[in-house]
Amino acid sequence: MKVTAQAQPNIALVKYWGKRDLARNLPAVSSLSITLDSLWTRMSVSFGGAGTDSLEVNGAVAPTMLDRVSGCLDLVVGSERECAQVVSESNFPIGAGLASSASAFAALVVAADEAAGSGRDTLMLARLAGAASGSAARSLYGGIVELTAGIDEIDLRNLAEHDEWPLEVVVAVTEKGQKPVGSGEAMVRGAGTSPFYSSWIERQDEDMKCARTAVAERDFASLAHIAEHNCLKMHSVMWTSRPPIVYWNKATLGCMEVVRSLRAAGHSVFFTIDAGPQVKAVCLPESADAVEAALSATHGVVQTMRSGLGTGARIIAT
Ligand code: 2P0
Repeated sequence: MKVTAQAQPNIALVKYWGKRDLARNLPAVSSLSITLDSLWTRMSVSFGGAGTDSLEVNGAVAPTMLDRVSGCLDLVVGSERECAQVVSESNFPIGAGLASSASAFAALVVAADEAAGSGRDTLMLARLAGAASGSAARSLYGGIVELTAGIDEIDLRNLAEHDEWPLEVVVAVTEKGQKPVGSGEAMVRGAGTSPFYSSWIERQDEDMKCARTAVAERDFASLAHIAEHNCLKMHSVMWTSRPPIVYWNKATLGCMEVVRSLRAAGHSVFFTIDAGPQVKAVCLPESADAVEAALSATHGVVQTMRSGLGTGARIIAT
């Protein structure tokens, strides 16, 4: 049976950076994210026959990703499984700091679980997705999502459904190429070499508490404050890793400045940046047109994408 699932990427407002357990890919810190609506990855999975797994990404054979995909399928279905044919399609640039691994692995576990007839619940699927890619666990849920990093496992819950606080996101793409250092490798480097890593870990629960309260009270200004602080703290760990990891370019800084100017002019908007040079501006709906216009006009921005909040990963065809 061929099953197709869709998942959307999520953007962390309180970031996951660091691993407690490399072998099980357990995060060292809790995180809080919003799941997007209009960006998506669709994964089709079917099992059959012997031989080797195959993977096609956006119409081309993708041998470099195959090991990670096969490893994830082993977790979902067991390593004594039939071989899998996996076809992936995304409507946004992949491997460029736009959380494509989150939407890809979230969709993959949902499709594989259904194709194998396993019937796991959302939390179990999220834990499997997280073992493949830490941020993917959050894309099993929609709206605003909290991931709690436990000693042995992660827990997840919705803080708000996608229509309970209608935030908008404008993504300013400043570079479409693949990132120079993958986030997994960058996290390990930061933990081993950045003098700021220990305080990053120590302060995370405090940031989570601020963000959780801001969400509960629908307090945009407080959410903006903690999200920008947490983002810049994570990038400080990257910058102070040895060798340093700097994902930003000139346009990244230009976009941050534009967001600050918009806020000074009265708009409800803040920025966040992940393991790449793209800037995500989170805003209230009434500011979204102004934010998109200003970021589109920023020097070095090659594309903007806009999204509201969406639902978690789901089956779309069997
Ligand atoms: C996040 N990022 O919370 C953070 C912020 C990037 C910066 O989660 O090694 O691809 O596969 O568990 O999930 C990107 O890391 O890392 C990420 P792995 P993943 O969204």
